[in-house]
Amino acid sequence: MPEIVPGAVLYPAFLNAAAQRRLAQDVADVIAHAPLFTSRMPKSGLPMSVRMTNCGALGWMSDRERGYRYEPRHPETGAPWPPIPRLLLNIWDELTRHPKPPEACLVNVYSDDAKMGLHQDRDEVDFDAPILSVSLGADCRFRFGGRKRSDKTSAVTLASGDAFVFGGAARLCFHGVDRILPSILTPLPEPLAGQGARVNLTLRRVT
Ligand code: MD5
Ligand code: FE
Repeated sequence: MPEIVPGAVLYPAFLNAAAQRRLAQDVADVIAHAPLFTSRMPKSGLPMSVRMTNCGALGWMSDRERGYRYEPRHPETGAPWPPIPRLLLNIWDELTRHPKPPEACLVNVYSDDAKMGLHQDRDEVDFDAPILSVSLGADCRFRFGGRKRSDKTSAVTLASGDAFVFGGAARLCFHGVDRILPSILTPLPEPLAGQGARVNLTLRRVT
């Protein structure tokens, strides 16, 4: 499988169409129990363009007052996050071979005009564990660079069913989503179609 930069391994079309449909149903079930919400930038309070929810023991969120963090409960319902679907746990085991299960699965839902600025994922304690990303729906231009914001960046197109493991030297690389590509060709599988254009699932160790 192509290693894009050291430690970043892309598995194109890792999920076939049937597996993508099963995953879409699982994600719709997660959203039914833990509704999508909008995180906000620390201090400025500006809303992120991506809507999100989580499954697993811990979920990532951000608000103006307290910033980026993991929480055991949904910020609006106060309920614990639903469990991570078995299909995703199986992909984690197969692709990461990490000895511990993921504690957090962030569900990012992109509309056609959503994006995510260049950032590092640094809100976890465990930087030794890899991060697993699984994409559904519209293609996107995914950008990644090095450990410093000023390092040279390059971009790849991520498609529905792609899996991407970021471990080792890639764990702390800057990355972001430049734009969502036209979603008419690869809409989100039902029953997710009405929620947006692209869904990304990010599985992480936190503690
Ligand atoms: C996404 N989400 O497509 C991406 C997938 C996020 C986020 O970036 O923070 O929610 S995860 C991509 C990732 C994670 C960790 C390291 C690197 C990329 N990397 O080194 O390039 O919604
Ligand atoms: Fe990230």
